Amino acid sequence: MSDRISTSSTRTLLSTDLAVLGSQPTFAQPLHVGRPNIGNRELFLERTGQMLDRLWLSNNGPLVQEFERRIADYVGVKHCICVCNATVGLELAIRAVGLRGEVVVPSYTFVATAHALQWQEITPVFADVDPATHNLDPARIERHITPRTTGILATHVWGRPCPVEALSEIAKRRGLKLMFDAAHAFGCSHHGQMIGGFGLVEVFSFHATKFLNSLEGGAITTNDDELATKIRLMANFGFVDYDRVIHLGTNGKMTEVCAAMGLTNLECIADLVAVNRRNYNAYRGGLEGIPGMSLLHRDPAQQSNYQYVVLEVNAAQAGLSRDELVQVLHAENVLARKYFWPGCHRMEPYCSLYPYAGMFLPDTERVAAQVIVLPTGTAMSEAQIAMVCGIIRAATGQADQVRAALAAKPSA
Ligand code: T4K
Repeated sequence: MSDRISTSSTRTLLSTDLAVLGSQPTFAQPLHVGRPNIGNRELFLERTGQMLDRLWLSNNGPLVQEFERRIADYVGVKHCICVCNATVGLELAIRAVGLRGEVVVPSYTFVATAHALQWQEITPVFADVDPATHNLDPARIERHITPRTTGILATHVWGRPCPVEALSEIAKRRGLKLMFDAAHAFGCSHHGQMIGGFGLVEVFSFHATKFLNSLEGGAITTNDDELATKIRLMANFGFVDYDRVIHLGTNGKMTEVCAAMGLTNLECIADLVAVNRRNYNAYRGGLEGIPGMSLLHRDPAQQSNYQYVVLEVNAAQAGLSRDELVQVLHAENVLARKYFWPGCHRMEPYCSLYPYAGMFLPDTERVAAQVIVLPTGTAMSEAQIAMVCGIIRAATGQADQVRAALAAKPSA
């Protein structure tokens, strides 16, 4: 089955064409946020074949070692330790850095950031974000610092660098440790320096949905020799040789097949950025002039992976709320996502443990209620993006009818 309006001008899409108003969905197949980018298949299969021949599948194999070297070079750091995923990477880094007690963290992040602390019985203390950047707002941190606070764990949300200098200044002045969740930020830079070398340690995600994917995976990067040694030990049960365990540890190892995928994708990183940038510009053009829609700005002075296309919906101007627009898009088979709604503080166990956290998070709540993340990556064509923009234009152009149709729909 082909997509419904593939040849028509999206600007002239009528509201009566919308699936919420009874038409067929625009897209025959769902368009996902987070469709994996797959690099050169032949190279991946070749690497995998060699791996099978070697009979070396995990435990610091040659592919993992090569991947670690290549990441360290690319990011410009002394040490890279590849891990099975970023969540375990965060847990390892948090423990190695010596965080305990309370740690200031954004609530507007993927829940893994908070879980990595809580999992180790460290209290995540949620601080508010800057609504213009969606990143932790340095001005909102100090009120949360208590005698139990040991650190700040900030996320470079959407790959946009945190205000690193201001966070470092607070951390230094208040005697706190600073580390970054860089899950979104591989391939991004801050004032000419690649993300990966800031704070004590940074943690990337190479999950299937990420800009650079290694199927599942992650990497911890640092310039601190002692930390790197400790993390490496901890990721392999604390073993130093066949029989000797000298540290508490877990299994955080990356497998060879994951490194094969990571290496293969790393080799085509420039192509991936080019596709994502093309898509971002297509969305920019397609959404231009639609009331109440603003696309998160990318600073051209910073290197960006353009992995997330983030739309903010101003309901008063658009005539439709973010949730209504998401319903419209889902009906068309555009599976846009409401990341990171409703914010970690409204998820378990945090909403039970800290029921009043929201009082300090007005901008987190506002941003979480406005954001839609749209599909991008190599799976999306410019024509499909024009169609997605056409749906949004048609829906907002006929907001009253759309609202009425949604209100009349029996709730699922
Ligand atoms: N810190 C931050 C700030 C993060 O964003 C994340 C992960 C982490 C830490 C932890 O990193 P990891 O431990 O995962 O390395 C997805 C990802 O699973 C998660 O990795 C990511 N952040 C988060 C932002 O997005 P979900 O719950 O939305 O996943 P899911 O299963 O709904 O997949 C998203 C979409 O991707 C689906 O619509 C389908 C599509 N998809 C997914 C997979 C796995 C595919 O098309 N193919 C696939 O193979 O969390």
